[in-house]
Amino acid sequence: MAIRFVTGNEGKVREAREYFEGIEAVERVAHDYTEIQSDSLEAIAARGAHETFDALGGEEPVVVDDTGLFVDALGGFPGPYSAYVEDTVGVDRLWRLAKGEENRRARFRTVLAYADENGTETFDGAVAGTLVAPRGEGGFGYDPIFEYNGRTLAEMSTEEKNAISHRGRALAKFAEWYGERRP
Ligand code: ITT
Repeated sequence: MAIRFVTGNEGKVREAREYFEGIEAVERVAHDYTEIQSDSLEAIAARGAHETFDALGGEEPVVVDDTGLFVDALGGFPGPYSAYVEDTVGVDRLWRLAKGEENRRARFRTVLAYADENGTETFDGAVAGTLVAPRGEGGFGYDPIFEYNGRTLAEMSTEEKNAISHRGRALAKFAEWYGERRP
C-alpha cells in the first residue's frame, strides 16, 4: 500500500519519493489539518496526522512531516514557526539577520508522524550546519542558506541531501519501523 504523505509542500514529497524508490510508492494527500501552536514538532506532527487520519475516514494510514530551522544565535528561532517566517520575513532576510552574528550555527529538525487505527508513532531526524549567503538552485525553502560540509543543501541532489538531512534521517527511522510491521 502506498505511503500517504499529507503536505502542501512538493519538496517534501520529492524527497520521500526518492527515499522510497523501488520500495514503496509515495502519494501526496492534500488535507489542510490544524497546525497547533506548540514548541514541539512532535506535538504538531502527531496532532496533524491523527486529525487527518480521522478526517479521511479512519481507514488509510497517513504520514505528516513537521520541520523547523533552529538558529543558535537567535535562540532557536524560527523553529516551529519556520513556515510562517519563510512566508513573512523570507529566506534572504533571515540570512541577513543571522549574518551579523558571530555564531552562525543552525540545525534542521524533522518529525514524521504516522497515524493508523493503532494510534500515532513519531520519528525524528536532525542535521547541524552553518548559515551562509544563498547558493544553489536545488532543494526548497531554507536550503540555499544552509551549508553542510562545504555545500548548501540547495547545491546537492535529492539523493545527496537525503543521505545527510534531517528528513532523510527521519525517513530512515520511519522506513525501518514500517518495513518491520508490513505484512
Ligand atoms: P506542510 O505543513 O504542508 O507539510 P510546510 O512547507 O508548511 O508544508 P512546515 O510546516 O514543516 O511545512 O514548515 C517548515 C518550513 O521550513 C517551511 O517554510 C519549509 O519551506 C521549510 N522547510 C521544510 N523542510 C525543509 C528542508 O528540507 N529544507 C529547507 N527548508 C525546509
